[in-house]
Amino acid sequence: MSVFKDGFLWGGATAANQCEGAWNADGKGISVADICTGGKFGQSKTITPVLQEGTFYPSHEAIHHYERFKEDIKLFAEMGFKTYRFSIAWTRIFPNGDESEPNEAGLRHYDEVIDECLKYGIEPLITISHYEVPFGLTKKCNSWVSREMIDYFMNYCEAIFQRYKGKVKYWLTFNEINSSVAPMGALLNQGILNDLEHPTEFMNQPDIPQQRYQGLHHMFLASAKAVKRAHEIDPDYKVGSMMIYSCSYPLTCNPDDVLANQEYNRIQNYFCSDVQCKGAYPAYMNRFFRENNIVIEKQPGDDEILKEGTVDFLTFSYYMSSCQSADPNAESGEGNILGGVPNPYLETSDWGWQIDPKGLRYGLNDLYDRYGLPLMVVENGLGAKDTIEEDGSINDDYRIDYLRRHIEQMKEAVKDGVDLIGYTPWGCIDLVSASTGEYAKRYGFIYVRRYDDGTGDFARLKKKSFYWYQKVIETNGEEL
Ligand code: BGP
Repeated sequence: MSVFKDGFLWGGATAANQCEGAWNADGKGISVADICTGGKFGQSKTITPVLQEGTFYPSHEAIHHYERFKEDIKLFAEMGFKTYRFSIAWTRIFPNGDESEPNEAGLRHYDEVIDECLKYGIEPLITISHYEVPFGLTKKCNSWVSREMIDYFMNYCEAIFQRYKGKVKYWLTFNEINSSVAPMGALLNQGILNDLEHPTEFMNQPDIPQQRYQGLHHMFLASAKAVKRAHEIDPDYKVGSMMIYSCSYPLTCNPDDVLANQEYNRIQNYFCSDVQCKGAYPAYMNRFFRENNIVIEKQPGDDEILKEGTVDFLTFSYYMSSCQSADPNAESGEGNILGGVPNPYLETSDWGWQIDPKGLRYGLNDLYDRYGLPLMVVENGLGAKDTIEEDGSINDDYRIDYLRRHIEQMKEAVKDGVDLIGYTPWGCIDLVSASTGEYAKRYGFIYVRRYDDGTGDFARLKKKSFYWYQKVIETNGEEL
């Protein structure tokens, strides 16, 4: 008998702006992702508020999933997917973000995507906002800094909750909501942009913590209201939180390192999920806010909204772990986007992410102990450079090895007692990287023949991992 429960949701995950392309088709508006440049021709990732001719914007073409979703979902079905996690591009539904009526062509597109999934018995798992904010709202009110955003978001939720009722069960409000506690997230996740005139280096955005945390307060309220409204519209809807789980260890057993790690965990890992799962701000944030001169503006009734809108389940992405040290001079992890100090016991991916399968077991137990909610791992995977052999095969044994070792640890966690309900590895089909905008950083079971120099025909090719994952699903995780 399998360790994983019957009906375990095996699948894969993508995000609209990283795979759809068709950035201005059928009435779609511009999202913040559409003005971020990619790594092509050696450019570093930059935001260009005024679209520049001849510049590479990864989301504009991505992998043409908008046109080829039927072919892609058919391949997912061939692997045996039980679920497909994708996101709706907010700007297909509300192009500027503040319209009173949704864009019918956008709604129709996702009717088709959802129907195509259902045709194969694939359960849609929809991220409502995956690093996706209408640029119109950034211009109008600097996005989530403003409380008005809650209403715009709710209009969007209303439109999609009503439209896809009876067809969809699982929703996630914001992708990696806690990425906003680090400056980069304020752009990707919140769409906050203070300079609307000049191109700015992606990583060098002016950082105003007050804005990020106020923005998060508005996102918490929006998420809580969405949970409540979803349940009113369809009692079968399950709405989850999605966080980036950054497993973290003290670098040494020096109590100072242990405390530094606790502090890191609270801010980075627990703050957002504490609010979304428990329905209130945790006490430890008071000191953090005080010492960082952050004052969260709340209105009467906000606490009730948070309390009434706790999530039904918790999901997270998991790629790597790190260590924390109290020593300000400790070496920082090159490429480790979540910061921290490298762990001498772990190997590192080509992009500097430290690979730690056991950290996934630790994380699953950690989060289940804390919240007691059903959990799903909705992103996990290895970004790597793949090679097509002369005979056309793509032998990505390194990816198989990475995924196998993580699934083994998921099994251990289930044996430990964790209620794990699904697993959707990231970028189940190659797509463009969120952090670098490259095609070269590939995660897929399916190779997409498209390259950073602008060549390639977008053809889909099955990698070795495609057949491996097919077997994993067929045996409900028994054969790894
Ligand atoms: C997560 C994001 C995804 C995805 C993934 C891999 O943080 O939710 O959108 O891209 O990371 O990261 P990258 O694409 O930078 O390799």
